[in-house]
Amino acid sequence: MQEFENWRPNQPDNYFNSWEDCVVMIWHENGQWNDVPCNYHLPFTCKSGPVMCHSPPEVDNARPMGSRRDRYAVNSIVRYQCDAGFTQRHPPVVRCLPDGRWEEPQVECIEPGATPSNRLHKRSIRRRSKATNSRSWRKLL
Ligand SMILES: [Ca+2]
Repeated sequence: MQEFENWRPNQPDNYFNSWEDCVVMIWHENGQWNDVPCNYHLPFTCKSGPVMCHSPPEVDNARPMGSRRDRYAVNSIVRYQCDAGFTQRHPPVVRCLPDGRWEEPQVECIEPGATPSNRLHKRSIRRRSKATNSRSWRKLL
């Protein structure tokens, strides 16, 4: 994760009744930051919403329980339910991480009659390569 801070000394201080949720750059002080209330009218404002997760990852033969949402707050938990007839293995929950990604789902929904060892082996290989892909994309971005 990217980490950069340029706060002015003793900032952020949440001075105005704890509602300083916006940031200004103080140009004549080398662009150092101060947290200020969000009702200031200043030019060149950038806005960013809080970090959120999008739709939870797809899991074969399972679906997330509850109503689907576009955005999930950090630390939200989504529980998967295996499709009818499939057997659940491993914990069925994923958590929205602070960087807006979901935990890699551990849950597996085993087909009725499938040989578990064989299938698990195949699945774990595929999952690893997927994870590698998404990591390298993050580097490019
Ligand atoms: Ca302040």
